[in-house]
Amino acid sequence: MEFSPVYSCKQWKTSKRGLLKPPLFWTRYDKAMSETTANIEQLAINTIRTLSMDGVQAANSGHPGTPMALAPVTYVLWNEVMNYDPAEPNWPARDRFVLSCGHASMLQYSIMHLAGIKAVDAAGNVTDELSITLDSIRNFRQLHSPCAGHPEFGEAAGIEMTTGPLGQGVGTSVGMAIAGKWYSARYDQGETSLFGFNTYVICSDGDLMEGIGCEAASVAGHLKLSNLCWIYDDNNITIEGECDLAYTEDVATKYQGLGWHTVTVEDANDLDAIRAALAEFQNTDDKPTLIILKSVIGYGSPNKANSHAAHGAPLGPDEVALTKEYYGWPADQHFLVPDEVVEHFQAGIGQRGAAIRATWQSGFDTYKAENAEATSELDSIWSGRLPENWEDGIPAFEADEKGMATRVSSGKVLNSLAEKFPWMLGGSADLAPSNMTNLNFEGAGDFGPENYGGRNFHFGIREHSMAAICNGMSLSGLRSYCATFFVFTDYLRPALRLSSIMHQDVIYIMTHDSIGLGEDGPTHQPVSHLASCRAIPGVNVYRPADANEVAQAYRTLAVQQSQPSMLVLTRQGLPTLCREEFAPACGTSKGAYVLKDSEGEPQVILAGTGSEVHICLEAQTQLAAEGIAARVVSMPCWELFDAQSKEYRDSVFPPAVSARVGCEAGLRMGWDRYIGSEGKFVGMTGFGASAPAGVLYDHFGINAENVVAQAKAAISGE
Ligand SMILES: Cc1ncc(C[n+]2csc(CCOP(=O)(O)OP(=O)(O)O)c2C)c(N)n1
Ligand SMILES: [Mg+2]
Repeated sequence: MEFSPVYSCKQWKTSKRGLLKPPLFWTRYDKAMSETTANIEQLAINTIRTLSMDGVQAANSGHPGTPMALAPVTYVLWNEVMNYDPAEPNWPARDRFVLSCGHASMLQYSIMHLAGIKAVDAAGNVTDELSITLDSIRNFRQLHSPCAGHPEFGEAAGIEMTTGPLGQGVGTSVGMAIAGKWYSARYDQGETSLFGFNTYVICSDGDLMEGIGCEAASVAGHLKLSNLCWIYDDNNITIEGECDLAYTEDVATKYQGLGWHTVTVEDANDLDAIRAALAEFQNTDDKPTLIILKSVIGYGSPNKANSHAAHGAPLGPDEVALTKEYYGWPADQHFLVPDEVVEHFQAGIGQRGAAIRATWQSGFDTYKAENAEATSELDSIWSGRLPENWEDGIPAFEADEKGMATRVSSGKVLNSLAEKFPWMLGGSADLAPSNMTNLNFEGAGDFGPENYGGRNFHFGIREHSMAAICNGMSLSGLRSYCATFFVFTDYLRPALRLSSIMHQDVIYIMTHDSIGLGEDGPTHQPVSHLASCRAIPGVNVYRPADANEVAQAYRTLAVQQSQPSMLVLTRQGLPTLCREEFAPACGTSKGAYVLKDSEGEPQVILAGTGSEVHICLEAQTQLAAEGIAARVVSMPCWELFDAQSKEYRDSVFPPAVSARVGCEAGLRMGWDRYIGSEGKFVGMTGFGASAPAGVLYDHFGINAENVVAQAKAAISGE
């Protein structure tokens, strides 16, 4: 007995859906049926489809239509193409899979379950359990199920990243592809690649419409990332209706213009055409590949296919039943996984993956014997260890009244650190000379098609994809950093947020941190950005007050490997404080510390960050001259301070001293928790202006005189 023929997407689209003749065989699943190759392939594909439909139906929410349409390509990719061993999901040389259209998450959970990906415990060891069990699928979208509404990195081995915000997956995949190229360039010997890998992405209209999709594609094309394959689900449907409502561009021509190889698969059900397209990708060695896959959303659903009704809501029990009938599936069975399908995947990706990895392992064993140093580096990367002696070169800065901008000291510290940290790499969105992020030591080099081992990245003016790329590099084990002006964190915020959700230790080096940048004016002067970056959970935002706080910030963030850090740095010069006169800069690691105390009990606390700490110190001297005892607290990183014991926090801000002044060239938002709602604040209340920095500070009243006045007001309770 044979399985139903599969209508081509074109046939489906051109016939009246409800009137389409049912497939030839309205057969129920029957173990006794003969298993021709075509049958078992179709059975496997329909298992992906029905699992996805059942998951969404049980949750009574989610997106069934796209998994139904993309089951064939997902099947071919996983079972036949990807270098992936389900028994070792963290094998470093594995191909990466990203479902950029995260709303179709059931597609990913279904294939992960069927491929038999093993779970990995907290210590990183593979267990006997499945990473995605059938029970987890039954609990799709429920609390504590790894099958969250959108794929969440860390929830289950095999989920390479968190997706859902459209565009992030494609953006991040470019970083993964870069990592694949970099590993290969740095560590491979000879012809056979042990350390490179391919990155496959399934993406949707939304991914390509988003600006980041285009930015990232532009980077990938420029860098000729031939190890990157995006499979674009060209279904002409988004939430509001047909794409023609808002999206009519010629995607193939556009991507060719961006330097991509493109190939169109006219029918998402045509397995051979899919195979041929994937082979074309593998045979293209000078460009990334975009496979444009024409699909019918909700394929198989008599009343909802090819319509946006199949996008974001369960099909409903009746339609699920009708669709299962169409697939030749028993309509009364839910979460049915035929044994043959499990066996088929074991005989496919299971055996293929094990064999590929075994070959790799023997290659790596030989490599190890001959490349001790590289192997030890790789070991460190794979186990998340910092390089030995990583701190050795970090400079200590001499006290100096003139000092230097914190962006300058940052450049020095970054270089000293990166020199000892071979897999620390990154760059700027065309502002490296201002951000001071170029690695200048011998051998650092520029990353590019001629040198995939380079460590300086020229991201171009593409902040959003820059940050997403850094996430991709970080997810691949590299220590990545990116840089731009602080005000342009607005352009990269979604990727910054994902760094945090995914616990990636990306370093954001943000300079020109306030009105202190001067003449460029209000468009370039951040005022809300400290508050808004601090508002993202899990991001440590550092605003150091001098060169030694910068050095200490780097020491601290280097070991914080499960969260992103942001350095917020000045354009203008700042004195380097004499650490004999003032408290040592190691206080930075506690987030806030008493930089200079008053003689005797303080009557008022002056708390500042970054450049404004120096204003507080000046005010302290003026107050002392008037017999007023003020304590100066430097608060380079609020998040670290909040994590200290109450005892420590109270030692810095004694509850008895309620007269407090906060000073920061940004908005007050957030300060109340340190200075109290009655505390005084010296800072900004709106946008800045265009003028030299000194003029602006006086214009906005961010100076010692005002801090003194506010301190007195705080003491007198005005
Ligand atoms: C950045 C972002 N904006 C909006 C959404 C909400 N959203 C989810 S899916 C979708 C569009 C769906 O169309 P498409 O990308 O073509 O996916 P398909 O329905 O074809 O699977 C939208 C707007 C989102 N997830 N991310
Ligand atoms: Mg679509």
